[in-house]
Amino acid sequence: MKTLGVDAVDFLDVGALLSDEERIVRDTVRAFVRDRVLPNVAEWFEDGTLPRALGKQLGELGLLGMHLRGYGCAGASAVAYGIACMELEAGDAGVRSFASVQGSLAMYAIYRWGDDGQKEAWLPRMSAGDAIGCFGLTEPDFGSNPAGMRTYARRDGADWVLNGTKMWITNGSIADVAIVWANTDDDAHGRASAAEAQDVRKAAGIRGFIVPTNSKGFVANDVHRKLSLRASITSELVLQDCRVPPDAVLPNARGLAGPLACLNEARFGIIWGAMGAARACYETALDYAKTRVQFDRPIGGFQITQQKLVNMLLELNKGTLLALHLGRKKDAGQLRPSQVSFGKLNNVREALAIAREARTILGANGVTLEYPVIRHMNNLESVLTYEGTSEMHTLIVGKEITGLDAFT
Ligand code: TGC
Ligand code: FAD
Repeated sequence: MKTLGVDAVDFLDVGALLSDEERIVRDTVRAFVRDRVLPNVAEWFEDGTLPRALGKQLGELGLLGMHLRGYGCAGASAVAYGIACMELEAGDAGVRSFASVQGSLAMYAIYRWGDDGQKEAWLPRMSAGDAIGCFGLTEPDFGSNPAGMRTYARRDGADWVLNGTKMWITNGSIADVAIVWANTDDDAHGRASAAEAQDVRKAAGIRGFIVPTNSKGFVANDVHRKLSLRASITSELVLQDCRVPPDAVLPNARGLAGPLACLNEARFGIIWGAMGAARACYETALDYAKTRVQFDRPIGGFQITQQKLVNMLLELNKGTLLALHLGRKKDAGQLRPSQVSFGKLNNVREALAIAREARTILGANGVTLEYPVIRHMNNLESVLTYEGTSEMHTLIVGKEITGLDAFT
């Protein structure tokens, strides 16, 4: 979209900072979203569903676990992965969520913390989209504070037996495999105070389990009546005496650092994804402002509308530059978790502000699914909350700059 030689969307020409490979990823995923997602997504959103077949298509494009190496994964750079997330979320956050949960949470947990047998057993099928994964960390009573989790895995002979409930789990009922995080430490159960028990779990008690969803004692129930991220399956996982073999436990993950390391990967994708949703809203509003006539002139000719559009453009371009900067740091092995928090906090906050502003420019049309804006706006409410709320990321950055922990 060019006016007088300057791109009205990529105003700072961030695209020029990408490599040929990164541009190919951008163009390929953008075309996929244009052809396969955009024509259908309003209907999926309205029906509250996401077709399972989309997983296979994303697998064929090499987008599932694309930043992992070996086991059928593409071995792409972090920036290329981020760009894919941005283009997917320009379609819908539900589609990006699918890819995030599959690649950055379920597959990454196995890739980072599993043994060779576990990797061989699951990763090739998951990267192809033949097996779908989900990631169960949050519980009904433990969201921002996962260290308090009640889900418990006890030894029974060589097996493990899991009991507990996980809540708000993306892909839960369509998954073939669930990565379930559970406390394993009897000591934590016996502690006098909840705080003491939590410390024991945090240090070593929490472990990850690969649970095939056809295991006896595993049930997934869908969450209904969501008004956000509707083109995505969200479920409760109930584990009742769910028995898994000894090789179900991820041998290399101990304590809360196990799941939190996976969250870094998915949060990184969100930094980019949020800018995809923001871009779609900005483009829609710009286009609308140039064609919608009131008082005998396009509304884009009014100073207030221009101010809104320019403010949106500033944050869109700054947020995209931030994503690229953090991506380059990640590729150099220099990205700290608190910097990921910085990026998620800023880009989701600004994307939501852009979506809300875009909606005002569309007037009444802004509240219908005929335009993508309110769908993105509603989705971003979930994105603001999941993978750590904006308050949690504020406190993570706050702790880094002050050295003081303000969580409790
Ligand atoms: P704390 O004492 O700070 O840390 C415990 C251990 O973990 C280590 N650690 C990390 N390691 C890797 N990456 C990180 N980002 C890490 N953050 C902390 C830490 O070094 C320590 O290790 P060690 O070896 O010393 O034991 O733990 P805390 O209990 O005080 O919690 C800190 C807090 C609040 C930041 C953390 O609990 C948190 O991030 N809470 C938010 C929970 C969250 O983000 N949940 C997301 C669930 S998954 C999801 O939402 C998927 S949405 C999917 C979609 O559809 O896209
Ligand atoms: P709470 O933790 O109860 O927080 C409520 C409010 O209190 C928030 O504003 C929070 O920031 C604030 N608050 C809490 N503690 C503090 C504090 N110390 N200081 C200041 N404010 C505080 N989880 C998974 O494990 N896997 C998934 O696949 C997954 N998918 C999701 C999909 C969707 C659509 C949604 C909406 C959520 C999903 N989640 C998933 C769960 C998500 O990670 C949690 O909702 C999130 O971590 C927040 O937890 P909570 O909802 O229990 O809110």
